[in-house]
Amino acid sequence: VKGINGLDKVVLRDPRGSSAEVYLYGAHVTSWKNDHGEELLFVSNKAIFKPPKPIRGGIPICFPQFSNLGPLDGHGFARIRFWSIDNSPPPLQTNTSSKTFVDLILKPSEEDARVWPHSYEYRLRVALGPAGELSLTSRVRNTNADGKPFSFTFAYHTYFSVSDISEVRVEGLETLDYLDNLQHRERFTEQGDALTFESEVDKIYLSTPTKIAILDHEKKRTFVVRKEGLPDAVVWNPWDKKAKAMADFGDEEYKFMLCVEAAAIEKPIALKPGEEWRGRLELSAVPSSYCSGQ
Ligand code: TA6
Repeated sequence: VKGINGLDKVVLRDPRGSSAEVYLYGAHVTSWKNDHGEELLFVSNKAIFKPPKPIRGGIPICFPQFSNLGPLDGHGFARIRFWSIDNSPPPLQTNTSSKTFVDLILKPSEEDARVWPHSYEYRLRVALGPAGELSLTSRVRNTNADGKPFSFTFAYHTYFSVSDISEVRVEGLETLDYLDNLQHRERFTEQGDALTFESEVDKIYLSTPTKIAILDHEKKRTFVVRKEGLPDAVVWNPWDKKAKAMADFGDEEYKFMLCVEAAAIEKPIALKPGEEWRGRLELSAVPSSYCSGQ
């Protein structure tokens, strides 16, 4: 169906009520709703749905480069390319038996081959599970005919919708090492308790567990992030000053979002010709029993 500005999007609807929307532009998930119709992802009211701008919010795919950690434009080009529907993907074994999914594929354009001279097939499956969980499974295959390996960095740059950032906690990253993007990517070790938020944060946590939880106290909701093949996790909130500097982000919107991004950054993924990498993200949203200080 047609989305904003006539851009093609795919709507997934599970019979139990959950839904998701994926734009072919960027293979970008822009909506994920639970069976009560509540939106779980943040998309800015000022998001620009106009190529070649990336969409602000949802789940941008950062590939083949995370951020500016290489010669390409920030976060690579996958999020600003038109993907195709993949009608005959190779079988994908997953542990959930979802029947509600879409398969997309990206292959290099001539323009991409100029800036990143490699041949690859990138397949993405976006699926809704029986309990309303949203999963994204990426498969990247090196199809170089010249025998050359390539390597890349990657992130599912997920923007979660939260009711009030100052009431949010993230569990699963305490005591880990991280690179602080606000301090020249210097390495530090996280101290103490679960993460809470009272100012700008932009950190790459290293060698993280496969499960991270985002607790939204006010909404009484917990997001559970499960990931495979993605050792790192980025946590980002621009806070007020950076928010004002972004044209496609409302001045106050930082209060209502948090990015927790399953990623492979510190050790780039290296693929020889014929090899395939798989990186899987599964998000679920559950009512939480957490009560702060009580
Ligand atoms: O993942 C965090 C980050 O790399 C930040 O440094 C921040 O600038 C953000 O992503 C957004 O990047 P974008 O290119 O979408 O404006």
